[in-house]
Amino acid sequence: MTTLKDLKNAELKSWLQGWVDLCKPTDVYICNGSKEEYDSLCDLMVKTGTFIKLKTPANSYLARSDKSDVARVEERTFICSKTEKDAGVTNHWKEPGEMMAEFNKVFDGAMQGRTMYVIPFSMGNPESPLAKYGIEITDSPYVVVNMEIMTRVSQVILDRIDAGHEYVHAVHSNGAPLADGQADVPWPCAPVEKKYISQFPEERKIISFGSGYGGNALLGKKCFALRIATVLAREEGWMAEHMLILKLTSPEGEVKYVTGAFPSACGKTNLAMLTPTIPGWKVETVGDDIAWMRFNEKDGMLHAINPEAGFFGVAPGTSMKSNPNAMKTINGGNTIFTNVALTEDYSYWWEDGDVKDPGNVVDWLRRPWNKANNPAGPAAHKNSRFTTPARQCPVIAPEWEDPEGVPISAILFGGRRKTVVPLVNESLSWEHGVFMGATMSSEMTAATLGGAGQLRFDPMAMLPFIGYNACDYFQHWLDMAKHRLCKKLPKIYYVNWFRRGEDGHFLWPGYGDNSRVLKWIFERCDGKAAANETAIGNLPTEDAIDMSGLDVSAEDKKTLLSVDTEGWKATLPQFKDWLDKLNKYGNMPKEIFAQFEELKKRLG
Ligand code: SAT
Ligand code: MN
Repeated sequence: MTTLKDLKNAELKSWLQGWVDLCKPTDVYICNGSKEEYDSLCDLMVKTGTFIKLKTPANSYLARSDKSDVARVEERTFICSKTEKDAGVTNHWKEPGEMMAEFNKVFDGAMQGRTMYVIPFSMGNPESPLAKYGIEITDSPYVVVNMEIMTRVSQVILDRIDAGHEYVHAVHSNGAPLADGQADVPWPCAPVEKKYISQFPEERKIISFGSGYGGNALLGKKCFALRIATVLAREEGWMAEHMLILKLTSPEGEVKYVTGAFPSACGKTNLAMLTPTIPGWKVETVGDDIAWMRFNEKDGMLHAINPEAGFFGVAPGTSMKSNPNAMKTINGGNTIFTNVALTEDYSYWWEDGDVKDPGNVVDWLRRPWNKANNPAGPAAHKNSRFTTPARQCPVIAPEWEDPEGVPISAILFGGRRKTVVPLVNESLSWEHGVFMGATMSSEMTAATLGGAGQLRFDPMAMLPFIGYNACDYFQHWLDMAKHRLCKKLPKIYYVNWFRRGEDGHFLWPGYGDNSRVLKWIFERCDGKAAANETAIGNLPTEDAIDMSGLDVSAEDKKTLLSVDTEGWKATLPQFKDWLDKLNKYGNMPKEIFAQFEELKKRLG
């Protein structure tokens, strides 16, 4: 086991020592990612009450969080760039010095009575030129074991960093020190007004305080692989995106890779693991959440890696119907469940899963619960999660860890739109595609602030994840087309699985039938399938999408594949307001406004 004393890298040593001095942990443990380490930390958490060991799946555990600590906290997430302009209007900004002064206060003694864990990790196969390393300091053993699933933690990475390999500096504390003799709680954390999730892009530094949950605490994910990585990517000429990566194989055995950006609750994990309904087609998974993409020296195509090693998926709604491959991954064992219900036979349960009535369970708030007689609310929190190793996925693509990444032929954008937006729409150019991404949006429901019909914009599904000014981010997308290595750009598509009829029924069956749209895209990339050029983009001709065996009426088909000119025209003012709002500092690329004007002109 490596200790602080064994380290040779003076910078690393003094950085760690500085945090030890400030946080005052009882001891320091440097992780090596071994199975023994993982198992012993799980055992420790069973003893302290953080974990319950399940009977099934094998080697799996259930954690229940504090009821105030159940999701990412965007209003407590900060980009601490030197200037407010560099954070832009999509981020909360804090001046770095001011933020550090606050951290020097709240971290003082924050790890008293606890162990400080030091986690050396790689985002991506450590042998890949596209990978990046990091070290996360944390006082949470829950974070350690989740990081050991979601990233690659190993002694080799520590040794390389110790030998001078660059790394992102990440610090996390639950913010709940233990006084002498004070009893611990199963899920230590700080109250919401004391939580801070801060990114310092210029210093490649992340500091997170007060939350033990998901993206707030597993700093490799949204904080590093998106917020910090977007900044690195812009400087170094690559892309860090909130995208699934899938491999599509035709009946002839031809392969193409596609990435897709969708806002939450649009079935991203399901699409990444989809089981096609059209004969002979195959989908395999490379990643379900994040893609890092770089032009390849040899073929000039954008190549993607999945920087993660596991899935941190939303549990409720996941079932053998919605996503059998996710269920098989979970049931393969080695899964950590957070905030789902516990069954009498020590297994997991959640709403809209495979078992309709679980009998008597214990809900995520540790209360007895059954269908007939239950405390208000669902048994599993609606943002309850499974953390499970990607390698266990039955449809994981064999090349998912290829150091070169996989060449991307198409990029999908999509939102949740009941009206106006067709099933699939191919961009007229890269610039038009970037405009589509910049104006990506979903309808708000009557319950959301703003009300029905209003759009909620989520550019490239990156709204809370762009680590710098969103206008500069669009510029970076545009600049990628001029990259010195670029020979062939991916085509860009906007898809909408959620279109409804006047009576409210879904026009498109979705799920495995989305493979029909993927097939059209696949063929378009080969210049084969037919399309009509319209005012909004290239739409499939009436019979270009394989509808064989589908129960979709001729009328619905027509609605799915045609342009609602009046609807688009009515949407334009919202697009314009959105772009103007982002343009507070006057740095919106002129190409984006030009795309807006051209769309307006084409619509007449
Ligand atoms: O909690 S995470 O940020 O990891 C997941 C999510 O909110 O999408
Ligand atoms: Mn995500």
